[in-house]
Amino acid sequence: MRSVEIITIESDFGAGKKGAKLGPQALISLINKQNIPFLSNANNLRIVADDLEENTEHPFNKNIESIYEVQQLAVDAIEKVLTKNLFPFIISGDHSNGCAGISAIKNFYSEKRIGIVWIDAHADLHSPYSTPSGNMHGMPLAAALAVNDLVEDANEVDEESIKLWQNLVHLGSKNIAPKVLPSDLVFIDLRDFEEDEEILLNNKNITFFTPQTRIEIGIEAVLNKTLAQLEACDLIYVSFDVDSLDPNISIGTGTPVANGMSENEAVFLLKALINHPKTVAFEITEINPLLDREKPMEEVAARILGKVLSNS
Ligand SMILES: [Mn+2]
Repeated sequence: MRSVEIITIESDFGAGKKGAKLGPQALISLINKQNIPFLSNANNLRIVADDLEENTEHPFNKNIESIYEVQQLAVDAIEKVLTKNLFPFIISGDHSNGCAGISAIKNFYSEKRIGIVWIDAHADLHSPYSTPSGNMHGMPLAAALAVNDLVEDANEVDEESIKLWQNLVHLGSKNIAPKVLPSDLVFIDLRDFEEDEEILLNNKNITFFTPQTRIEIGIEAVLNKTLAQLEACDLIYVSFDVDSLDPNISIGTGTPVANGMSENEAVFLLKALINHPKTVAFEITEINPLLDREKPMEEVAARILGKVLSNS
């Protein structure tokens, strides 16, 4: 692995429950207390959203103005790290920020074909037309794939909201959209999605592995099939939502779902992915220090990262 610079995107405008914006610094303080190779005392570029406000005007893409502003700053920060030939290690508040990570990589390496490994209980493929909640942490991949498919019984999205959504879809100075092909996206441990997302997964032929598959074939086979699917990609972006883990270790996150990965499976998977020569950036997200104090999510995350990065 190359030397890293840590980018913290300290925003939870995309989440239904508040607190994930505190996740990045909670994790950083543990990282700095432990001796985690590559991470402890690495330079930290902070994107702090404290001066931005909640905005209730757009019910199908809540807080989109603030989200867009945060993500523009994040794209610039990530591109700065890439310019220095360092590895962007991204710790984000909520998962709407995944759109910024993907956008930065595609904007910087615009001629390259980008593959995405999305390790998550959820599909994050909603658009303003399909979202049941309006929470944008369920939409980063729809933005990256430029999904504008009208669904049956689509939400009645006003023109202003559509315009703001299109800005996000075209995030990055080169305004590239889509950033990623559906064939170049792979989900690991996907297990909670709505019907509109399921239709997209099927219609666009997107590869996904459920916990049932992981149990049947094992995590190593899941990894190998993932890399085989992304064979034609030049670069890989890895996004790790901690709700992919089983709730017995991952309860301090906004939307935990049963039957997730064990700690050992996560360590194995992340170690292989983070050290893969095509991997160009890594994101960890959705740690909410306000939610569970018995098994703090940031402690689990720090422990996993320590194991992932030792001897790598
Ligand atoms: Mn997610």
